[in-house]
Amino acid sequence: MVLPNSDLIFNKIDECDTITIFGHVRPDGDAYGSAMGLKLAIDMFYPGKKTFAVVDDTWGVPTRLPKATKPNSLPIETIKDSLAITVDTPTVARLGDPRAINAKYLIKIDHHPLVEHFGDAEFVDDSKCANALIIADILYSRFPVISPDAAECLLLGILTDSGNLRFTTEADAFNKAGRLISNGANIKEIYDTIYASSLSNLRLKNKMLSQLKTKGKVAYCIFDLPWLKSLGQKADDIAPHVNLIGFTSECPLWAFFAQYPDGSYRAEFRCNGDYDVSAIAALLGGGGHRQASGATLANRQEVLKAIDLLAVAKPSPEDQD
Ligand SMILES: [Mn+2]
Repeated sequence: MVLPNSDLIFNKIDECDTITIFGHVRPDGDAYGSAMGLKLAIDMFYPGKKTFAVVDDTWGVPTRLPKATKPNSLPIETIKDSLAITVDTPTVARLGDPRAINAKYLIKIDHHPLVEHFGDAEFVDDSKCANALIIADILYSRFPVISPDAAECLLLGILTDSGNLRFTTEADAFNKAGRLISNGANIKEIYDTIYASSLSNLRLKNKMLSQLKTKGKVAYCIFDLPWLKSLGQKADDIAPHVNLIGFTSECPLWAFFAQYPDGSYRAEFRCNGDYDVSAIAALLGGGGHRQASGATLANRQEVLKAIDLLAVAKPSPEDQD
């Protein structure tokens, strides 16, 4: 854990007129919510600053919330003249807009295992189930209350990274969620967005389940490009729904492999109990958390190799530090 005094962040915000905040490629609710939550909080407490949350759109964000800035759309001069803060991103290669590293001062805030140092200051705590929890800690160290929209963005991050608080036992996650709700975060609006469904959605899930295969204690689906095309779907739309095949009593590990038009596959790995898919993802050039990781695999041979690695995985209790 690397957690400097959060005064450093506020001192840097005081010094800089422009603050740019960057998330990771293919953002999830935590990357998006952390970036937008921090931006909206800065807007409230530092009126007059120019702030940009630079992160792509993602699934599960209530449409009422303010929108982020698209990666690679800010002029490089704006980034160079800014304080940049990266959120939920363990490596430079994972940044949605790698130009962040050109900023005059760079602060990294993350909750992934520390695999690469970058930036001038790092706030990294991999014991947190969501990056948004670290942002909330930093903000609440100085301000007792944040704006409803900032609170809702951070709550979105906590809920999406923890499976709606189902995959965490951290009291802090529940306490922070409560505090954000008391600051005006609309949890119903988030749930209505996350759980929105339709008949066509149910039919798609039915088709996805029809691809289910198992190997030992691994459940998996391979979605090849022709299959995706026949349903008008893209790899990045399908892959995040990997938990559709999760949490069975027979298969504590599960994975989705969805093919991109260039032939490569987006792989999503999940597990339950004492397994660790991050180690397998790392062997395949990816990364992530013990129970949720991902990688991009070059071809079908790599997909089969991934399935073999998952099939021989042994449970290993988490190290206590
Ligand atoms: Mn995260």
